[in-house]
Amino acid sequence: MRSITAITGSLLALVGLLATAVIAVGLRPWPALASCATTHTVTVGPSSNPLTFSPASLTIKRGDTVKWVWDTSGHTVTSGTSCTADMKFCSPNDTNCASVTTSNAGAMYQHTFTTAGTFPYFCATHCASFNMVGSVTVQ
Ligand SMILES: [Cu+2]
Repeated sequence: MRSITAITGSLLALVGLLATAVIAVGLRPWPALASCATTHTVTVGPSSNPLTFSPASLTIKRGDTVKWVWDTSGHTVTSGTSCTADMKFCSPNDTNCASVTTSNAGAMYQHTFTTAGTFPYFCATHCASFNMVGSVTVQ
């Protein structure tokens, strides 16, 4: 015959096991953290103001992606300052950044920023004459 004490002890042990299981599940890393990266859209040459990027400056977090979408034709996205390519990124495919390869309305180009800093860029065809420039600040 089991005593009340033995039954109580068994119940306490069971509660302890359940509590441990709940804590173990609760301590697992949140899977959602891996999917916090965001994609930001910049319009290249919006039809209302076609010699600009909109927004011209953007602040994002490390790991985020910027997607440039052409609203009008004949523009580039070329990283660098003073209208000089620094070869960090460029439309349409990150190659031959110093050459001028324009894209047309409907085109898209995207770049994922993995390091913090400020990343200026320009449109190679409208930089010198119209100061068509933008920048991405990565926190
Ligand atoms: Cu342009």
